[in-house]
Amino acid sequence: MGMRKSAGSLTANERQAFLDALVTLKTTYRDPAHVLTIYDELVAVHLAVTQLITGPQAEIDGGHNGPAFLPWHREYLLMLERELQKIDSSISVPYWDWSSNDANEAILIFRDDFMGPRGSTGLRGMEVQAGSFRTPTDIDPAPWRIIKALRPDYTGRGLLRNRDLVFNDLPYDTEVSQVLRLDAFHTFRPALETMHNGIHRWVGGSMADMTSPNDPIFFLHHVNVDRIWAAWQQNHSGAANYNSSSITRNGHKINDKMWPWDGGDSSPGKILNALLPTFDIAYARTPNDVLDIDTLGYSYDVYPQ
Ligand SMILES: [Cu+2]
Repeated sequence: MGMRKSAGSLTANERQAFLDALVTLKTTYRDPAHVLTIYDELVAVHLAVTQLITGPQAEIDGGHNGPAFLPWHREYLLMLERELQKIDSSISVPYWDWSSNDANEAILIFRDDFMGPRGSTGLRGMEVQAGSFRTPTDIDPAPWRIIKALRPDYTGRGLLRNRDLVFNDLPYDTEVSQVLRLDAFHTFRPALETMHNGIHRWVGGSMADMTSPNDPIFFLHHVNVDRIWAAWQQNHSGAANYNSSSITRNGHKINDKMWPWDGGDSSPGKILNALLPTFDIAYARTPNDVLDIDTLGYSYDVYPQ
């Protein structure tokens, strides 16, 4: 399936191919009968997993604050990557190495001609004003319109980010190294998830709620989280290093099927089914199914240590 590279190392052509494919997904309907475009359906999936109804358990989060955080997002990233590869088979989703010591890395990623800048206009001064994901206006029908059903807490139509992105406030690589030295999964996973939450808040705006995939930087961030987990797994491989014994929530134990790859066992709570893609009920995924990235067919160019 390919090698995922650092976003800062992509060539101009690779950056443009990635942006173009994202915009295609943002503006293409899987089926004329669908309410949302392919990209926005993926945003809806991320919202829906936070409010699942599974059997007697009401409103559980099948993808966060628990061990399935890592495997659920691993499979979710593959959903986007497979859609991008249908458009251009050379694309792999790059990662944003937010703990890089190279300040240029972040500066390069938040450029107008790549993932776009900080918020600077419009609602609360937080709308993104330039680049492929800029806010549409009356005279500029830009494609990155945030769908009303997927922006629960505000009234603007554009992507929101903090007005200041202070690169010095990002984690240091030594902090990632400390997390990687946690040998028990039940301490490693919460430490990594907490660090990941900080990155969502650092970008802010659209990245700071459960519809955070509205901002495509979500995927570069989560590929980096996946890369850190993959690095940890090189020294802690196999099912014994997925400790979910004290977890009773459905979808988080090693052999639980994770919604939406659960054959229809769970249903999303409040979100309308019409906003979601249709899922092949024969395609099931448990945490155990996604522990080994080799079998999933992808790798990373560099692993953190
Ligand atoms: Cu998430």
